[in-house]
Amino acid sequence: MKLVIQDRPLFGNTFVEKLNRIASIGFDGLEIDGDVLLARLNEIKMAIQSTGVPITSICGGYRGWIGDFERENREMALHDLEKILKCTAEIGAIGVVAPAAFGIFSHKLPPFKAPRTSEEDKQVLLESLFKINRIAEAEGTTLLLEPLNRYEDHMINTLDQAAELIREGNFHSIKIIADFFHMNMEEKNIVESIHNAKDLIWHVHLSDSNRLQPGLGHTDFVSAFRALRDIGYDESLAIDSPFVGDPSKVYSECCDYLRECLEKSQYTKQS
Ligand code: LER
Repeated sequence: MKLVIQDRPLFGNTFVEKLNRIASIGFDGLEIDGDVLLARLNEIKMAIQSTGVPITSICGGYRGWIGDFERENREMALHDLEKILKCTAEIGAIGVVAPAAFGIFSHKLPPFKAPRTSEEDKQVLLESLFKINRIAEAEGTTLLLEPLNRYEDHMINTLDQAAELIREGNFHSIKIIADFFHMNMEEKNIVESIHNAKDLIWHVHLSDSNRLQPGLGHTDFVSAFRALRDIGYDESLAIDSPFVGDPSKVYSECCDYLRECLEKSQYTKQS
């Protein structure tokens, strides 16, 4: 298991600086955006090699959404994701995080009426995932499908909904990223949901219940980590929250807090 942090400008300008900085704080790896990966691929490859610190995962950095209402935007997402997946495989990161869509519609907010039916949503998603699965399989990497909360996406809100689509399409190169912030809002019971999706969880995002850095809300990280340990999860736990507080202290404090939770859950660190 690796404790990972998403990139921040304060970690440095070059990737050597960034990777050395996060390792000195206590993190095991870095998560970066897809567009940055494309723009700085050679520098990134050399930095991973010279520092020995991995870039474990890629998040976003493409145009459109795989479940966009407009076909043109879906095609744009697939076009960009193909390039990002290829580079993801080249640097040995586990995959690319992508939700069905982000911020295009919510059943819980005005105008309340979606431009597509749920059945149409499903067909669109199956069509996009079918294409991405083929690309990811050819490149030897994965698309990490992310359920978001109901205010950010109307199509996939729970691990179970993501698992159902993946199983229906028999998509071997599409897995699930479990995000603690969204799970806090959408899952009936986080521990049970982790167990139910156990074979499909390949990545995890950490934020506390209020979207701030772990330690500042009321999420029960210990029992959730215990569930991840029980299903044999051995990939990254990547912090994707904004941080508040003194930047010279908060990253190491959060790292210490999470390591303490991991210890309490008896989740031993393996690299
Ligand atoms: C948005 O809330 C989020 O969690 C991102 O990872 C979307 O890709």
